[in-house]
Formats: sequence, C-alpha cells, structure tokens
Amino acid sequence: MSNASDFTLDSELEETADWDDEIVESGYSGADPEEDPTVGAMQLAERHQLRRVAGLRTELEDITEVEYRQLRLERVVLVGVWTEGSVEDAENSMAELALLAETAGSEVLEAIYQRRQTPDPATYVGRGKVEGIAEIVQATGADTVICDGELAPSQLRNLEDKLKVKVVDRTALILDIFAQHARSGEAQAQTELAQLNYMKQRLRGWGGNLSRQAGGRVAGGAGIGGRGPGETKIETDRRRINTKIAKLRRDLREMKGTRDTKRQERRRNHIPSVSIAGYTNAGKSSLLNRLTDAGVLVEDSLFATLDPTTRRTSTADGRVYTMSDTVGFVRHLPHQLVEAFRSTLEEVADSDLILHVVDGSHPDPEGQITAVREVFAEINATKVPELIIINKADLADPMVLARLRQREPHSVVVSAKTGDGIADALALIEGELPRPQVEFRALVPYERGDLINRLHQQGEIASMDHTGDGTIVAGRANADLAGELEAYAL
Ligand SMILES: Nc1nc2c(ncn2[C@@H]2O[C@H](COP(=O)(O)OP(=O)(O)OP(=O)(O)O)[C@@H](O)[C@H]2O)c(=O)[nH]1
Ligand SMILES: [Mg+2]
Repeated sequence: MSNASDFTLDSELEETADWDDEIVESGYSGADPEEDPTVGAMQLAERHQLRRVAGLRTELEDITEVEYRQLRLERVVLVGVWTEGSVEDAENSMAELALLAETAGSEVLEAIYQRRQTPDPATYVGRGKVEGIAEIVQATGADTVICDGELAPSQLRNLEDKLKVKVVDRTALILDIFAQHARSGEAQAQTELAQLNYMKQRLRGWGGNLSRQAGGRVAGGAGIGGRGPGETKIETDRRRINTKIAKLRRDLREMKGTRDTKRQERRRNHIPSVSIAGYTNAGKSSLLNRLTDAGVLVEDSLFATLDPTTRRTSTADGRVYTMSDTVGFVRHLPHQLVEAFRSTLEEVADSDLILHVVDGSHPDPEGQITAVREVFAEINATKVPELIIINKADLADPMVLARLRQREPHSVVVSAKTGDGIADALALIEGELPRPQVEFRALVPYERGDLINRLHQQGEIASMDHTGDGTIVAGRANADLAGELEAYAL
C-alpha cells in the first residue's frame, strides 16, 4: 500500500485500474439541489421538517458510551463492496443505497464501490483503499460515510479512526428511516426494539474493555460477584438496554393481543383476508387505494408505510373480505426489523391470499421478487397462495413485462396509477378467495331475513327464488351458517 506522504488518489486509481479489487466510481452523484421541487419533493418536505426537530426518536440520553450515533446525516459518501454478480447488480445495489440515504434526508455526494472476494474483516473495503476513500471524503466535504452492508462494530470503529468522519452501515440507515416514518405506537415500539437490539451489539469497548476492567477475570464471563462495585459502565448500559427491551416486548405483546382478538373475530365470521406485500415503493399502498378506495398514504419514498392498514371490501357478488397493506421489504432487510415486526408480518403469513406487488419499471424486478420471497420464507408465509401483481405497467418496458409474465405465469399486469388491469386483478383475486365449504339448498322463511343477509356477505348464492312460503336459496356456505340453514333444508 502507498505511503500517506506520496499517496495521490489519481495515481492510485491509475496504478490499480486492472487489479481485481479496483475502486469503481459509479455515475451516481445525488439529487440536483437546483431542480424545481416536484410534488413528491414537497410531500417529502414535511417528513424532513419533522426529523430536523426530532432527530432519532430513541436517542438514549441516559445511556452513556453507546456506539450508536444519532444519524444526523447531511452530506454523505456511499461505499460498497461488490463480491458477486454483474457490474449492473453492483450499480443497482449502490443506486438503492443512494435512495435509502436520500429517504433518510441526506445528500449523496459520491458513490464508490470496490470489487473484492469478501469484505475486509478489519476495514470492510481493502485496507489499501481506505486512504483513497479518506481523500474523497475530504475533497467532497462529506460528514458521513455509509457502507452498503451490516458491518461489525470493529469495522465501523476502524473506518472512523481512519476516515475521521462518522461511519454508519446500511442497517443503521434503514433503522433510521423506520424511526422517522413510524407513526403508530406499535410501529414506534417495533422500531425502537430493533434499534436497541442493534445498539446492544455496539456498546463501545464491548468485550475487550469489559474483561480488562473487571480486574483479571477471564474474558467471556463476568464470574462470581461480577455484579458488584467492579461492574463496568458498559455493563450497566447493557443492563439498561435489556430492561428497555424487556419493557418494549411486554408492550408489544399487549398490542399484539388486541390485534389477535380482531383477527379471531374475522376468522369466526369467516371473512377471508388478502395481504398486499412486496418490495418497498412497488406501489402496494397505491394498489390498496385503487382496489378499495382506502385513502392510504402514497409517497415516492422507501418505507412510506410502516403501519398496516386493513380495509373491508367485497366481491362483485357481495362477499365480504379484507385487504391489508403492510410494511415494504428490501434486499437484506435487517433481521432486527424482521424480528421486531414479526407480529405485523404474521398477518401476512396468516392471510388467505398474498398479492405480491412487483414494480415492473424497476431495473431488477426479478431481484425484488427473490428478495421478497426470502422474507416470506423467514416469516413462514410460503404456504399462502400468492398472486403476482406486476405494477407500474404505464412506465415499464413491454419487453420486461413479457419476460416477467413468462417467468411468473400466475400474475397480472396492472397500473395502479392509470387503473389499467385493475378489473382483471380483482376478478383473479375473487377467484382465489377461499370458497365456503358446504353446499346447501333451503327454504328460508321471510322472518329469517338475517340468514339471507349473512349468505350475501359470507356465502355464495347460486340461485334464489321468492315463493309464497319463503325464499328458496341454493349455494355454498361456511360450516356455521350451513348448520343454521339445516333447519330449513330442502
Ligand atoms: N407511474 C406509476 N407510478 C406508480 C404506480 N403505482 C405507484 N406508483 C408510484 O410509486 C410510488 C410508491 O407508491 P406507494 O403506493 O407508496 O408504494 P408502496 O409499495 O406502498 O411503498 P412503501 O410503503 O414505501 O413500501 C408513488 O410515488 C406512487 O405514486 C403506477 O402504477 N404507475
Ligand atoms: Mg406503502
């Protein structure tokens, strides 16, 4: 590696142009601040204003020595390590990191990635490349470097020592976006839980310092009497984090209880449920609005929706079912978030049908599908029937749409924006809803109008005739309702 004194980035880049672990500068250079604000940008302004006042909601003022920094991201340089796949994959990954950074409110000044077999265990990028990055950081006046992965605490520390600016990883960035976007008590608690779990692993000096200060005790175990006066600050911090985590888990269990009750009620009434899931920004909320007039927040931003919204709707023939929008997924969704949002995600696993929304205009829609299915597997949702909704047909390349249709035959192409394909999608959804199991034919007296009403909402009516003695009706109903109709069976 070059000496600091005679090091220049240009010669380094030239010298190493053919090396396997070259630094590649991607074309991405952030949003143009001179541009006229778009409607989307104006909608975003509200969120940015909010975050300036609030900062990180889970700021732990009472816990000292916490490695987790407030992400006052302003001017950032993105750094990635590209280990597999094509150049295009690497650039897509960096473009996504840039979008995430901008969603968090920062301005992206530069994006650099390095090709390596694996990230360097000490410094993430190759040790020889850290200086090059330091030079770029200085030249651009950046105050933060964001690395495209989940880094070990020691990697973050080593990089900060060398780069002299704040270094954060992709996981911290996503957690920060979630903290900014969480509205309901439940989403806030879930996000805070994920942040605390992330922080817990990053207490300064965790490990090394602890064993030193504990006065000769073997590293890895506090030993007898470890809770006494010899207890380190780090250990106190850790204990306080654990206490907070335990409280959040209790609160979340309570909130889950309320939700479970609602869900059981739906089950008892045999109301089928449809979940809308998919990659973040694919158009899930737009689709829910289009399909049910839900009026849910739609934003050209990543992770706009954190709070699931459920709407009652009905089929063309009047059967009631519910449709829910949920939190979006992303490649390598931090496991802390999957854990914390488990109860929200359980609803997806528990539904009767998943509408898996894919953005047909995205540069890598197949990659999105794969990433989303990985999360389905993690939350045990793979057994739920899945209908792929290829969205943004108005923007997408028809060739790409054809390619996706071929790969995913059980799919429908729509535009939530123009309404194209929405009628087809609805027909497919209705066809996929679970059918009531029991066939019946009955003469229902006119004073039992309540049964006919329930049949309209929960059953399938094949024929209905009004006669002098009552209504002769035939069709399918769920077991409960069929049981009640038994008394009037023909
Ligand atoms: N051109 C076009 N834009 C669309 C379409 N559907 C959604 N959008 C836009 O895509 C962006 C994201 O839409 P949302 O509905 O918020 O996406 P989401 O999947 O709910 O996103 P998150 O909640 O952030 O995960 C918004 O700017 C929408 O206006 C479409 O069919 N065509
Ligand atoms: Mg949404």
